[in-house]
Amino acid sequence: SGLCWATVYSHYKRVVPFLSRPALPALLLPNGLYLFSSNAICRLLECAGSKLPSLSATLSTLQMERRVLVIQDSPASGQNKCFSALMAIMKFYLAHLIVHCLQRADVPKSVQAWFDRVAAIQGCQAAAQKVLQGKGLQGMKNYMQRQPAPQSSQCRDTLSHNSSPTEVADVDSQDYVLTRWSKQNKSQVCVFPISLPQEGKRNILLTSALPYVNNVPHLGNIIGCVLSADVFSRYGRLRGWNLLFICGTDEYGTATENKAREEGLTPQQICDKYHAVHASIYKWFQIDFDFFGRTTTKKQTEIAQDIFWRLHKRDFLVEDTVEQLRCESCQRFLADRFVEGICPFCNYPEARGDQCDKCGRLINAVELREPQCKVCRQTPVIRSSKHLFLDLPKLEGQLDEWLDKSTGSGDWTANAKQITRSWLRDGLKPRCITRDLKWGTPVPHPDFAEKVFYVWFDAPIGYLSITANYTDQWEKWWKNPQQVELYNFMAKDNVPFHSVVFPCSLLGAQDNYTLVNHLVATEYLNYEDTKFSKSRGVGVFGDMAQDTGIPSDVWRFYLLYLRPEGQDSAFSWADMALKNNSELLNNLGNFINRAGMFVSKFFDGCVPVMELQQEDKRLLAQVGWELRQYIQLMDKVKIRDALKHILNISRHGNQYIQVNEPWKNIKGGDSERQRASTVTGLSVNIACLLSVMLQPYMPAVSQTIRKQLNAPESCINTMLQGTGTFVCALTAGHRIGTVSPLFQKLEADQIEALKKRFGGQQPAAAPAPVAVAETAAVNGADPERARQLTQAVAEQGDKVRTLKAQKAEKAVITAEVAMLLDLKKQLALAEGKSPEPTPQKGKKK
Ligand SMILES: *[C@@H]1O[C@H](CO)[C@@H](O)[C@H](O)[C@H]1NC(C)=O
Ligand SMILES: *[C@@H]1O[C@H](CO)[C@@H](O)[C@H](O)[C@H]1NC(C)=O
Ligand SMILES: *[C@@H]1O[C@H](CO)[C@@H](O)[C@H](O)[C@H]1NC(C)=O
Ligand SMILES: CC(=O)N[C@H]1CO[C@H](CO)[C@@H](O)[C@@H]1O
Repeated sequence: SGLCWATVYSHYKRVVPFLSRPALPALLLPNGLYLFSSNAICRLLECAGSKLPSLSATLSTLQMERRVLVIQDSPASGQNKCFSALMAIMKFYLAHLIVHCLQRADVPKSVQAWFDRVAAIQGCQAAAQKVLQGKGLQGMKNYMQRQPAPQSSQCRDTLSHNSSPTEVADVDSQDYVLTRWSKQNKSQVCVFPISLPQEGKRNILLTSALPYVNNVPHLGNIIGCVLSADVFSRYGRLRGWNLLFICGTDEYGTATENKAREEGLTPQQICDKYHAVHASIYKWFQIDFDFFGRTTTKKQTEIAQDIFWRLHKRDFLVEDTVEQLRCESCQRFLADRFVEGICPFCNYPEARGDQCDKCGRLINAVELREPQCKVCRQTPVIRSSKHLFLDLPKLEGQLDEWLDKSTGSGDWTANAKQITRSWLRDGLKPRCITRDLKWGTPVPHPDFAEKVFYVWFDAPIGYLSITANYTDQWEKWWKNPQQVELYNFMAKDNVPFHSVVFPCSLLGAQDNYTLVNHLVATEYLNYEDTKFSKSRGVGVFGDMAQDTGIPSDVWRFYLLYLRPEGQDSAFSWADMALKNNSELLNNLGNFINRAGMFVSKFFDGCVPVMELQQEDKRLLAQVGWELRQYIQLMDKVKIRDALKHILNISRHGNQYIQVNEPWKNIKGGDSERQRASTVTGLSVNIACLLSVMLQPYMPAVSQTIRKQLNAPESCINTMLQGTGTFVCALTAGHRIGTVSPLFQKLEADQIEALKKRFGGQQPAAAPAPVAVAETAAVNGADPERARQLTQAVAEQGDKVRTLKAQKAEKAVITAEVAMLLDLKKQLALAEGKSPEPTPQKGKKK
């Protein structure tokens, strides 16, 4: 549990201070101490041993090279850093053991004892059995001796040909220096995420908005928060930042209570069930949280109540009586999400009790015109009840001052700044922080014993409490504004709560909290020409993406390519196929595959000697420029824009190969063959660089490329340092692995089938949207549904005509027309026709 950044040094004779001669490997702990003692390491391992699934993978990557042990780490899959760290420690541990076994006839008793203890740890048993075959430590020795002799990664002694470092002129600046390219770097395997800020490092605390537990997230939710944050987190780790990425499910509130009632479960059971659904979706999308927690914990109660009492003591809470909507037939006060009515500002007919989806304004539920209980559709009555309010007007001065600083020095997206400004311009009012509910964090004040905190007060405190569940020392992250930079990722509808309400809670509580430095908000992602809608079954939801057969990396790529950065964007199946086939397959995949194939076919799998000509230097400079752009953009969280520079590097690479034709030159005389060598060597190094730049976007593909190229781990740690350094990671003589194509073509009929399946063929109240969609996808046409829809279209058409005749409000008519068009589209699908393109609806231009 206390293990964190464990760094295993393979070339320890150089790296570990105060060791001048080769000796046993050492383990660097988060606190900067080195462990040499096998016993100490053993204890660490035992603490965490129960989590270690299997040892066999570890053993196969251990290699012996003369008497020096080389510990080769398999790239951390990211999914489970705990596992990777244990692996690394285990390797380290075995390294000790093997040194003992092979160098000495008699094994010291202490080694024997710790070996036996580890072999008995539950997670290690299978591996121990496989290796030892009942022969104890002697079995280990036999096993190691049976392992194939280490294959040198060098092919021949070609390194001496390396040209001496030369200056290369950059196309637009003079600072590109070839020496940087040919510089090799020290190799160290960095494995485990530490949980705590470190002196002298850039300490980044990263959150993505907590998804509400009982909604299955759709692609728009995924790109808006968790996926964007994941890319930035992966990038930050490659940059060498000390980073903690926290998220979890937001579990309290009426919506959960209701869902529980519907499903005949308790609210806790609902949360358990859907927390697992969320966790598995994010796992499939390879979202690499350090910790994915939940808000229904003891820590949440402790921290929320602490903040509450601090606000109370400092007089930032005021009491007031509020009028509330109560549904007499459901016998309860209606939470905002459970009231619907006409927006008092823009007349949108389906405004919720807290916010209008059309004009985005916040609404007081009692101000809704013609309110309805969403559960039973009865008209609620107004009742009064005593509540507590956060005194925002009193905190406005402090807030202003802090906002000036934060938005001035941090990377706030334009929409975040603008939404915040408009909130302040309208003037702050006290905001209610209590609710008449059961499922929530209890208000500790005796006068409000029956109440819980309102989710908008409570939920953001989840960031703190989830961190507290991750480490007892959570305050080192959350009460440390001097050392920690906080990034909040979210979709734009969440902005005011993160830029105004939550900061006011923390400012008022006066406990030296870390406040947001960089508020990163996306715009909306639409689905084809409409909005994602669970009830209408429109769009792809997280749990369905994996059933499409399209790999997680391709989903990630396309969503990031479309990231609504600066403006809304729309998911489209046809565009996805186009991007998959043109960008991934023809551009990126093609370049990387050709570069590798040339090495395999023309040079027996060994990177050839490169003699750089003017043209090659120009390419180097171009690639260096793209890399620097990528880094500048990523540093500013311009994730979509940075991706375009990766694709442009492979475009340059393809052109370079096309012009230089290595497949022809290889058959020519000496100078032509040298040309083929250089072009191939440079291309395969660019492929290696691409694998590193791609890692945040497509982690699995990145790893595949590095495996195919047999690329040293070290390249991953160095290329993205500073302003970006294109290192010649695959030097002449390096042996690459087996090359094979990275991507497959997406066929038109496959896309057409998916589009139909997720196109929204369900009627408004369909109980099982997925099942219906699948039937429709299999049959293409569905006569029964077509009949129902024909009827629905006719009725809706009548409704629209009546409204128009009555000169009803424009917004009302627009909404009904949109519904009509949608029904028509569904009808076309059910009849097996391709639908007419519908005009965009409900969107601000
Ligand atoms: C949070 O920590 C408590 C113990 O402190 C533990 O019982 C609980 O399972 C943890 N919850 C989560 C969601 O990790
Ligand atoms: C806030 O915390 C930092 C260290 O985390 C400390 O240096 C600073 O003095 C604290 N400030 C206050 C006002 O407590
Ligand atoms: C990438 O290349 C394309 C085509 O050559 C070009 O249109 C585009 O502007 C380039 N993008 C960037 C970000 O440089
Ligand atoms: C739609 C789609 O993703 N098509 C192909 C894109 O590339 C992957 C692999 O790289 C294929 O598996 C998909 O079928």
